[in-house]
Amino acid sequence: MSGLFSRRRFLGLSTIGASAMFLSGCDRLAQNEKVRNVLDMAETLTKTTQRALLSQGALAREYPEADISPVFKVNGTSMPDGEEYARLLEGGFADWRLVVDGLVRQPLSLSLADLKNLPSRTQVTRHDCVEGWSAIGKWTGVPLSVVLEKVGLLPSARYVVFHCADDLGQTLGGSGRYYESLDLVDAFHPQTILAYGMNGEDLPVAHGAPLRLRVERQLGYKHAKYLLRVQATDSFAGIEGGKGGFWEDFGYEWYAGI
Ligand SMILES: Nc1nc2c(c(=O)[nH]1)N[C@H]1C(S)=C(S)[C@@H](COP(=O)(O)O)O[C@H]1N2
Ligand SMILES: [Mo]
Repeated sequence: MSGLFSRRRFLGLSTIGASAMFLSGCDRLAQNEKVRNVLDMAETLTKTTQRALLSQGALAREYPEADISPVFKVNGTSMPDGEEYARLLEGGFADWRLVVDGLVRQPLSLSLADLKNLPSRTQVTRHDCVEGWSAIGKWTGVPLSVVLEKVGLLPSARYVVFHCADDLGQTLGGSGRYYESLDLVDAFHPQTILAYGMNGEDLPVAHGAPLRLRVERQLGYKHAKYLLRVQATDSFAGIEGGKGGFWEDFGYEWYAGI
């Protein structure tokens, strides 16, 4: 996993926004031609940034089934340690439950059968890991929006946190368990699903059985496997290392847009 620490990504959009704002406040400077050119450029950049921010509903690319990768790499945990997961696996996940709680009107505990009885979505998408590999897979699951509508988010909810069964034995301020989070834009995005199927079969253990997150516009580490709990919250303070995700606690970007 050490390779995950080696790559850093920077956005720099806020810098552009700040300089554009500064320039547009200085009318006198705009009389100078050189400054005007810079101003025009800054304005174009601002528009581009705004457009990027506005297209919150844009879909990630979906592929034909013929493009599904014959081998889909397994990364991170491939089999959670411990009695609890072993027992659930042995029972075919009949005793597994997804707890949905936090800032919701009606907390729920859902079985795999409950989730499979809800409306489903299937999508063939490309998974991009921060370590530099990609793979195309077919995912089937219940849209997260369907589950969130069932529990009813309270108006104070701003994020959704995903708690996982696997303990990685290292942490920066947390328990060592893998966890992740999304804002409500991505939580309600149509391609954000809680997947129980992969390539037409039950989700394999190595890929996160019985349930994993798919959030197709973000990098692989956001796609939490081995889900146990979905928690609505208004802040990450007091949750694991406080940065909204296992790798985020070690310095990774919280918004891992592709
Ligand atoms: N619970 C859990 N989820 C996880 C991880 C993990 O170690 N534990 N690794 C992440 C990373 S870095 C990637 S790239 C993907 C890998 O998913 P895959 O094993 O299905 O390829 O899962 C993500 N979700
Ligand atoms: Mo990854």
